[in-house]
Amino acid sequence: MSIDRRAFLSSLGAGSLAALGVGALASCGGEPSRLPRADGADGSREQPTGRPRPSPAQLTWQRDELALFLHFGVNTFTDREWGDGTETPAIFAPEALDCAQWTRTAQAAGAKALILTAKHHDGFCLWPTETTRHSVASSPWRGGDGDLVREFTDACRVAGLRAGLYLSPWDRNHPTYGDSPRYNAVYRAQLTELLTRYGPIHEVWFDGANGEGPNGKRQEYDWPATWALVKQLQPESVIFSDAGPDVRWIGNEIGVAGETNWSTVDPRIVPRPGMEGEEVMRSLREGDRDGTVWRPGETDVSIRPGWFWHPAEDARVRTPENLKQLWFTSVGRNSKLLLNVPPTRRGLLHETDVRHLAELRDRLDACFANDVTSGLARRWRVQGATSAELELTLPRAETIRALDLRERIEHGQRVAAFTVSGRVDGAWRVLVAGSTIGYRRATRLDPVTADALRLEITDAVEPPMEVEMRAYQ
Ligand code: FUL
Repeated sequence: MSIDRRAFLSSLGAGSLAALGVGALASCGGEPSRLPRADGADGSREQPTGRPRPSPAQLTWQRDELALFLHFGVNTFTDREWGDGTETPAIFAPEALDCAQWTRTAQAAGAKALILTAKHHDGFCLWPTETTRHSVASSPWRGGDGDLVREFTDACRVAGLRAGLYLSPWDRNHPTYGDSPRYNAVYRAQLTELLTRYGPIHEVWFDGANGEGPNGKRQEYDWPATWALVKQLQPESVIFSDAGPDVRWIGNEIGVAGETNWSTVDPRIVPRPGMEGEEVMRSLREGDRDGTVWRPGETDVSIRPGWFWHPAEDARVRTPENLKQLWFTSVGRNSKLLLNVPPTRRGLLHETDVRHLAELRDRLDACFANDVTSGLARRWRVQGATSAELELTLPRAETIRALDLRERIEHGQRVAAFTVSGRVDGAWRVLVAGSTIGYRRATRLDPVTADALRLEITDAVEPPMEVEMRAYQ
């Protein structure tokens, strides 16, 4: 049921890619990292060391760790993943819509933010826009007076959660789509409505999909102008796309960040959304050790096979254990997890999804409940410009099942190679060896009983600062 945009694009030959408008996308130049920021805290700004640091908004974004993604719209009612824009607004009629149920579910899961598809590729707008009649204003829902973006953002505010919005650039309904300057003006008008009517919007999500087939419409997006508009209207927000400029797509939709994952990137490798190629995918997945801008990776994945709700997938909801695994391969690898949970036709999250999300939180809490290093004195020994060591002696031998390492990323991401060893029956044994740490590097271990732990940093891009190491039973 799910259509993965990469699979879709790569199923087409190179010739047809040009016809898809991918070539057209490629003509949108610009240097995203050089966009001005009102707070002057652009992730790309030069530091004394020459290495990038996160902006306050990027730090907030990362520390949230988990956000819920809500795909909702006409596809929910047609049982499709990609609507073609011919859907009648009359079908949009969620009879029990309650955004407070969404935010309660998010809170129970420990998510700190939610992102709603204000408009998907079908062009149907979930708010009463001036730019088209193809919106909730033409639906029977709330007698044509409904505004889902308002209900969503209000519910987030009441619950103390951050709100984000997805506005699909690809629009299969709007008559101006393909007439580039005219549609770009429509798109900017839609963004302006979304970013001026509903209070703070924490994240603006720009999808890179463009599935126009041969003979399809060719639209040249104006990304630099679009990003500049977001920065002007919501300076505290982060902009997501393949090319950031604030946070980047992790390069797949299966929930797995690179084991090596730098929050720094070389912006020349992915200068705009929708690019293909091995080096592009590597840079999205792993970032770049010597990258000149701070652009951490966001891992988006669905709790179900599709992004939208389909009745046939009610029995195919990811299990709590599987969700926990996704957490370790995303948050546990210096990424953020954007977990999609699609509302049903009633406008509510399905009970199975709700239950599995609450169980995910229980499992994560249980995993990090018993810190065997709690209260221990820590002595960080810098051994050279790129190496350091931390040794912890436990009061007694403990069985360890998880390790959690954290860099102080407000000072940048520094570690490039590390090893954690445990003293087992008097002999040191390597428990984990890896490359990057970043915001968080969390690993599950086969249970091992050790009475001391040693973290060795063996490579770093700047003198390593103290890394926090915790170990859990
Ligand atoms: C993709 C879209 O084509 C999917 O429908 C979904 O919205 C996903 C998050 O992004 O590019």
